[in-house]
This record gives sequence, structure tokens and C-alpha cells, in this order.
Amino acid sequence: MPTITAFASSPDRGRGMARDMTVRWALEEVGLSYDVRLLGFAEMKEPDHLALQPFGQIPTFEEGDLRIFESGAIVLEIAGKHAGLLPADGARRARAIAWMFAAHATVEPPITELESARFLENECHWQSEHVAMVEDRIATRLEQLSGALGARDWLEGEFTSGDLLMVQVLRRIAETPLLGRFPDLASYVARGESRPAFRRAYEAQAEVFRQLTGQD
Ligand code: GTB
Repeated sequence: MPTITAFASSPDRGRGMARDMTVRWALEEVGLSYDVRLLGFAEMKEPDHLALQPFGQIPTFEEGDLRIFESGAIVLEIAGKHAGLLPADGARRARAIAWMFAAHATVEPPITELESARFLENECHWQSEHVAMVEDRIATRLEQLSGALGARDWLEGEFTSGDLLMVQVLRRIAETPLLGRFPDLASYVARGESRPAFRRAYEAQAEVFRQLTGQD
């Protein structure tokens, strides 16, 4: 059974925004049971964890001799070994993998930049201009993504690990007006969140917060 790492005390208070959620969801999609090792912030920077994750972050994935980090790489490893996340046909499989890279390398960067601009630049007189500029860049990406999705439920017709990563990236702006400007993408995210595997993964990480705090 693989073991993943997650925050012992997630700053998202159980809302499934930390990246162990991505890995949990992939494991649930392929029907693989897993153990979770919960880590405090100090433990994440200690040599034992740095040997697993050079940047002192979660998530990591261990199974037998295999020890990997980076949520996208972990999902690719799971999807490559177990049916349910990647099409069998070579060309379709390659397209699904392209969407995985697109989620993390093309759509996510301006979303990460928006979070930094919002939370770390409060003292900067140019914050509002920076936020507006980054929001425009995100809107461009969303418009392009919406065009690529078209009338389909999933980016390549059937659900793949490309959709899993893309939905996880879009969830980060679900509480901003940006996603609401693209009702098709908001529905796409809702479709992802309504998958039974997503719900199981969400509940599992929310339970960590409930156990920690006794709160819902
Ligand atoms: N590229 C890596 C991957 O995809 O695996 C990024 C991993 C990463 O960012 N890990 C974060 C971490 O360990 C947790 S998920 N941070 C601690 C550190 O760097 O010291 C990012 C995250 C954290 C919290 C929220 N939140 O509270 O809403 C959302 C997302």
C-alpha cells in the first residue's frame, strides 16, 4: 500500500486546497488504498523529509523502493500503473498527459501569481495594478481553456488525469469572480467535484482537520 504525506494542520482548514488532495483523488479514482503520514511544518524541513522532498513540502508518495515528489509526477505515476486515469490508446494517452502539463505549466502559474499578489503585496502601492494585470492573464487562459473544452464534459471526451489536475488548479480560483465569468468552466469544476472519487478524497482530508480541531 502506498504512503503519501500531508499537512498535520492544513492552513486550508480541511477545504482540500493543499496538494495531497490531488494525490488522494487520483488514488481514489484508480481504487488504490493508501496510508497517510501527517507532518508538522518543522518536520517538513528536517533531513528525513528533505530526503524525500528536496523543497520540504507535501505531498510525497512512497511505494516499495519508489519515493517521489511533485503532485503532477505522482499522479502520472499512479495513472501509468493503474487503469482509470489514462486512455490505453497511445495518441489519446499522450494528449491526456499534455493536459496534465498544461494544468501545471500553463494555467496554474498566473493563478499562483495572483495568490502571491493578493496575500504578500499588501504593503506595496502597486498591488492593485499588479492584481488587475494578473487577473487579465488568468482570464485569457480561462477563455482559451473554455474554447478547448467546447461542449464536452472533459477535455479529451472521457475523464483523464489531465482533467483531474486541471480541476484542482481551477478550484483555487473558485471563490473569486474570475471563474464565474466562465460558466462552462465553473460547471466543469462542479462535475469534477461531484465524482465519487473526489468526494471520498475530500472527506478523507477533511477528517484530518476534524480530528485535529473537533470542528466541522
Ligand atoms: N509543485 C509542488 C507539487 O505540486 O507537489 C508544490 C507542493 C506545494 O506547494 N506544497 C505545499 C507545501 O508543502 C502545500 S500545497 N507548503 C509548505 C512549504 O512550502 O513550506 C500548497 C497549498 C498550501 C496551502 C493552501 N491553502 O491553505 O489554501 C493551498 C495550497
